[in-house]
Amino acid sequence: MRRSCLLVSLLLISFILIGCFGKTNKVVSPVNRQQLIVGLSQIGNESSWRICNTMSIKDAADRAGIQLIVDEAQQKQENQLKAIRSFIVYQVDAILLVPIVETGWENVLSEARQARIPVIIVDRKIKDLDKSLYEGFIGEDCVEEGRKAARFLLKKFENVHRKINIIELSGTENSSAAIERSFGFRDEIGSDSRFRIIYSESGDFLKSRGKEIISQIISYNNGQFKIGTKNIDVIFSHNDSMTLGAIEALDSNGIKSGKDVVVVSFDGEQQAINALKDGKINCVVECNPFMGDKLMSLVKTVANRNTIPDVTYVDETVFTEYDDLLAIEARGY
Ligand code: GZL
Repeated sequence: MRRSCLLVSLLLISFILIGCFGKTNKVVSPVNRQQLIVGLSQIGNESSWRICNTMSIKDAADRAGIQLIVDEAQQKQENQLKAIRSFIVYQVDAILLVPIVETGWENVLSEARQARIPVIIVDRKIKDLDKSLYEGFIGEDCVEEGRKAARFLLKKFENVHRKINIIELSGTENSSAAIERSFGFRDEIGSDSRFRIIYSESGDFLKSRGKEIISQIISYNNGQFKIGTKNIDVIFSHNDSMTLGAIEALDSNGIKSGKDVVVVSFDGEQQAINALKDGKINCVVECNPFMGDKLMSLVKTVANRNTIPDVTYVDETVFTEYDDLLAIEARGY
């Protein structure tokens, strides 16, 4: 009799333990958490776009009743890796990752999978990522954004029959946004031999670097906006922050941005739209930071162990000097 009681109580304890640890290997508190807890590994605050993107996600989490833990990595991948590992230890219900660069994430995402914590990739992409390591991606089609910029220039210069010299202010090296905008632009414009990119340098999506690069080009050429003997016809800038810095450098050297040199930019922050209206920028390709509500809907889906689409793109447009610029609504950032 005593032995059978002992056996029954051992079985009961083991069932309770299995119930607690169960299939997730997570110590689930006896009372299921009523509120989802989600970790966001954000790049930092390198641009107005990024700041707006973070606010969009925070506000949406509040509306959704989701507790959001935000880590801003000051543009350092190692800080993002640390943040993700702390989210794993904390046993959040989901991890949102904005990967600053395309590579170096497999190990930490394998650890998240081991801990049975779903991961959603946000805004930027990871190259050749094993689909078992994440649930899905939400963000922008930066290749198409690059194509939109090229299509504007093909229209802008349709009656110009000479070489057209472009310089590129590119975004963070090895970031999907920079790689994809660059690819889309070159692929779309490459068939027209008039266009040539005569110089490219990374401004890391920073206003200060955009200003610095343009200032250096001008000073290296004795106040002329040239590369060697070639006049620069176009600035192709991967984000508004760098563009606004570039415009300051042009202005302080008496070069008329938007007139002496055509300027194409990405994002669509208010200051860039104002510059478009003032004729200082010729084309702003929208990159939509307002993805918070769509993202929270995906979070709830994965938290319930349901599947989400591999890719969710946000809606985006393009603003050019050919549009009714007065019709452009306030941008909100
Ligand atoms: C694009 C986004 C880029 C923005 C920049 O999807 O990752 O990063 O264009 C931001 O302003 O720094």
